[in-house]
Amino acid sequence: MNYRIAYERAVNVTASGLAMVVQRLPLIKNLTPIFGATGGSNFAAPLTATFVGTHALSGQSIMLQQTNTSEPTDVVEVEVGEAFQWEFKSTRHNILSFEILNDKGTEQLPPGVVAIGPQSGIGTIGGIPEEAGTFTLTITGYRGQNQSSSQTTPFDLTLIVEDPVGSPFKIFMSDYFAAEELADPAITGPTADPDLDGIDNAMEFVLDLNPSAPNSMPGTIGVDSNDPQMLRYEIPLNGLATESTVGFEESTSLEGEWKPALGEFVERTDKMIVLTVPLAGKKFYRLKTIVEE
Ligand SMILES: [Ca+2]
Ligand SMILES: [Ca+2]
Repeated sequence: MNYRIAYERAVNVTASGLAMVVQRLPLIKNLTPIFGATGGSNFAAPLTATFVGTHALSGQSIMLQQTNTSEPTDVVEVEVGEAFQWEFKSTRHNILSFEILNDKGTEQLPPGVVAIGPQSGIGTIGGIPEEAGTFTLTITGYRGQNQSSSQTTPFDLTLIVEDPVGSPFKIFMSDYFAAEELADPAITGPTADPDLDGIDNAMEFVLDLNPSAPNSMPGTIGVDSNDPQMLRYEIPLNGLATESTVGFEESTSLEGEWKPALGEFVERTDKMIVLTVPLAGKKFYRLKTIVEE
């Protein structure tokens, strides 16, 4: 019972302790909202041990366990650029220090990942991973400062960082632009035209052009070899754009109202779109596309 009372008190102390930690770490700017927004509720979650070890010297079980979720885990899955935090404590005695070793046996953490604490016995691993990969972090808690005195059995935390799965459009744009530009819709949004060639990014994608360098409209136009009364305009399409909406619109003048060309004049395959219309008369046609961002 004494243990339980002491434990609950420690939890209360920790909630305010973490707020202090965050204030001292202005550099980890994106970590702040996680602590601030969810710190309180996390501590109400029941704690479950997921790891039981035996201390080599004393023969006693000393455990490290995750504390900031109701379902503790030893595997964290995040995407590159996604924030996470994984808090841990020892069930027996507060830890005053800890050591984290990577799978090479050094203290180097994955890029974007930091370790904080322990504060009131709780250590935190968190941050915003910058590189994809699977990282094994072996954590050992110590009862004394500076990794001294008795220790917990090492706990292996597996951090799986995955590349975000983007739409075909996003993946296409990422071949041409840096992360900072990809985050700015004025540069890489579907309606932007950063290379000023008059072809917006959505169309650059659908036509498999270079959104960062000027292009002219691709395609061949001429009399249909099968029917000399018809004009045939054939435009090759990006094989990755099969989910995108591509179609021709027509108008009697450039300033006029554009409306979809009649279906009988348009043929779309995965590799091209073809407009076949009567040569007689005068009409304007334009290609229109809608991509899934
Ligand atoms: Ca362009
Ligand atoms: Ca271009």
